[in-house]
Parts: sequence; structure tokens; C-alpha cells
Amino acid sequence: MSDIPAVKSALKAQVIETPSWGYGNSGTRFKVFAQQGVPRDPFEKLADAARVHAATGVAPLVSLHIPWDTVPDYGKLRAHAEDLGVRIGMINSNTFQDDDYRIGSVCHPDPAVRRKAIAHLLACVDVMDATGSTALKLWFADGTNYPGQDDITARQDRLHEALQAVYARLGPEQRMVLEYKFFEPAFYTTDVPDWGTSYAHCLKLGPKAKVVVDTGHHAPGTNIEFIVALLLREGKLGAFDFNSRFYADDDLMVGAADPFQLFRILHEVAKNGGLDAANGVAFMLDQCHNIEAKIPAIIRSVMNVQEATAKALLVDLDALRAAQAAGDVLGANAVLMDAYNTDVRPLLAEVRQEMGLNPDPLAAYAATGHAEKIIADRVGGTQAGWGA
Ligand code: LRH
Ligand code: MN
Repeated sequence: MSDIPAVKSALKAQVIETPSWGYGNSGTRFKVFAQQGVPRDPFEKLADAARVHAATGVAPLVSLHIPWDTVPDYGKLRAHAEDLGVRIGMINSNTFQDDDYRIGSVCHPDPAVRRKAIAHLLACVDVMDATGSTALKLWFADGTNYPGQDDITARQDRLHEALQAVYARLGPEQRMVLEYKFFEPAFYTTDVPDWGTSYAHCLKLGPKAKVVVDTGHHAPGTNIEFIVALLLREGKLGAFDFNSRFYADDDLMVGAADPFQLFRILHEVAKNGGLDAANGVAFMLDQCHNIEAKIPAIIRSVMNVQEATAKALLVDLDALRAAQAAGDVLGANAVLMDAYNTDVRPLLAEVRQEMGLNPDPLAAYAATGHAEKIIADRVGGTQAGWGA
């Protein structure tokens, strides 16, 4: 039987990180649709993120992306975040939007280009120092498009050299998380294509280096919760980039395309200590809201993570383990499905009330009038976007 008070306190202690770029304009190679009221700078992005935290109570961290969130004074940005009741989370590097990086950044054949990329990564650690962030999140678009274009092993040597330089720069409380992705923008090899490659590099680097699981970065049919369980067992799960997809890296709202998969992932997280703050797993959203209203979409996404987490915490682990030990295949599966089929919305409404919040975060946000205010106020200037 589930310990509801324990489930409730775990849900109240949940920490979800929202992406600064989720509040800006985004799209596909076909079109980036501009929306009224979109932020023009990182200060306005933080203001929108603070509204998500105010409505949900569990989104106090905002991840930044450099140079998309470059400002002259990061101390001022940090203070602005704290005034708004949020904190700066992971700092994301960007070595995928410069002409010099056409055939790679840290894996580029030309040492001068590699030095440029490493300098950017080290500059991101400076941003961590200035904003109080404790995690550097690395994703490399590096790869090749044609067989023979470059040497697979040599590129791994170059990657390791760059990662070592960054690892050596980290402060005592700082860490780095390495994200993998099986393709795009490269279409023949990607230098960090899967969890195993990221894990191998992180193992060589040391305890401050862990793996990022972006739920949109796997080949169709991949059992992501197996990867999560294994990385937790190895103590090498550093962070999630939550989103969902029907086909490729669609970056849709987490849980929208496959809520059952999200539940299975959170089940492995909850069962293997991944929710314990001591394990330091970051739960970030990495999404783009190309056609839908951005702040409500991010609030809905946070609620989807909360619902999957609540269902995972309601799994009767004693009954599950007993059925598994007895080889009771259908019995064990039924225990999990009972939790998944539980409507946890009343429980979450209670949790929000006990946190002093409106039980309906979307209604809470709508009642603030923020959506109308930003459309009225944010006129002129350049709307934030990927700049792709
Ligand atoms: C790459 C990625 C990475 C980010 C970017 C915004 O696809 O998932 O995490 O830097 O999206
Ligand atoms: Mn990602």
C-alpha cells in the first residue's frame, strides 16, 4: 500500500528546470512562427519562467543557453532571477551555430577551430561562476555526413581532449553533463550518438561528469527507461532533457506523445533513487513551442511530469517485487498498470492546495493577466529566438 504522506512530500520537493529558449520563438527549418508577447531578452525570459514557478510551485530553476542568453552583467541577471523567486540552473553551451563549425567544433580536424570551441566551453564555465550555476550541459552537433569524410576514432580523441580541458576547469561544486543524440544535424556519424559513448567519456573524465538523457534523442523503439535504470545503477545519470516526439527530435511537450513511456521512465527514476536530491539528477524540459502559447505549454509540461511522477510513486513496490520474485508475469505487470491507470489529478490538486497554490496551475496563470500584459508591454525590440 502506498504511503500517501511520503508521496505528497516527494511531489512537493520536486524540482523541474525550464529552458530559457522555450519562452522564445522557435520552429523548424521550414518556418519559425513569431508570437506576440515573446521575450526580447533573458530578463523577460526569467519573468515568464517565474510565472511557471508561481503557478506550479515546482519549477524554481531556469536553464540558460549561451550565446542566446548572453548579457553584459550576469550578476544583474542572477539578482533579477532571485528577485523573481527563481534560480539559474544549467548553462548550455552552443558550438553548433558558427560557420567555423561546419564540419565540427571540438571534433574538427583543424586545431584552431577546436581551440575556439574549447574557449567557448570555458567561457560557459565563467558564466556558471557569475550566475551561481553548478552544471555545464554539453551537446555537440559534431558529426559527418558521408563515409570517409573524417576518421571516427580521431574525432573521439579530439572530443576527449576538449572534455578533459573543460573538466579541469570545473570548480569543486561544479559538474558537467554530456548529452547524446543519434543523428541531426549530422546524418552519417554523430560523435556523441548514444548513451554508451557519453558514458564512456564521462567514466574516463571522472565523478563530475555524467550523462544527459534527452528523451527525443533515441532511435525509434529504444527502451529509454532501460538506459535510465542502468545509468542510475552506475551513478552516472546527470540530467534529463524532457520532451516528447512522434518521429524524430520533435521537442514537443513532455508526455504529450507518449505518457506511458514517461511513466515508465519516472518509475525507474523513483525506484532507483533518482528523485533523491542527493543524487543530483536534474529534470529539465528541453522543448520548443512552435505553434502553441509558450507559458501555458510549459505549465502543462510541468504538470505532465508531476502526473507521471505521482503515478510512479504510487507503484506498490512490495507487491511488485513479490510478483517478480514469484515469476508472476501478469501479476507484476498488473501492479505497474494499476499505478499508471490511477487518476492522480485529485492527489496533485491536494498537494498544490497544501503548498498554498491554486489546484489548477493553468487557471492560476490565466488569472494573473500576464499573457495579456506581455502582449501589451513587449512591443518593439527583437523577439528572442534560436537565431538558427
Ligand atoms: C539538441 C538539444 C540540446 C540543446 C538544444 C536546444 O537537439 O536537445 O539539448 O542545446 O536542443
Ligand atoms: Mn536536449
